[in-house]
Amino acid sequence: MIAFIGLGANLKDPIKQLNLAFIRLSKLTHSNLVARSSLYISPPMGPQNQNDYINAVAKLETLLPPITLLDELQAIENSQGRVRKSNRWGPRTLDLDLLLYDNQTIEEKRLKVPHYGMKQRAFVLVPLAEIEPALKLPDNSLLSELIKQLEDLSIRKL
Ligand code: ROI
Repeated sequence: MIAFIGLGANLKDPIKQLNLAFIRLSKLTHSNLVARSSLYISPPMGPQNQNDYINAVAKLETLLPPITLLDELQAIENSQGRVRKSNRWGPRTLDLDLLLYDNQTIEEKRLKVPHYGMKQRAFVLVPLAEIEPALKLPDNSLLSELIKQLEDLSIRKL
């Protein structure tokens, strides 16, 4: 199976957090890290009183089922000091989102795939397009078309 993971951080040396996360993703059991995007910087979506974010996307080839992969991603977040605050839109040392899993649509309590909101988020779509420009989502929308429709493109490659 092919999975795409969104990485984001804006605390405690976010560049280091993402580079460390890529190392951990490359060591995941029953998985291969087959591609990684560049690192990107963008202003926070949501509350503005926090640092800019560093974002990237990873492409994994994996035999792990989606929920097991989610557990592994949360273990990496936790190992890098992620504290889940009640404030959903607050700053974080590392956020790993399971964006896409094969061409599946998953609607479970713990896991919704494609990831909620990804179609409107430049900090997800732009790095994703760098590594998979011809990607089609499970609803048949084209990544290249979604990017054309983005309103806020204030994201840049580091
Ligand atoms: N904003 C940006 N630019 N990048 C993120 O990864 C990000 N993550 C979030 C919220 C707070 C929505 N804003 C973000 O969770």
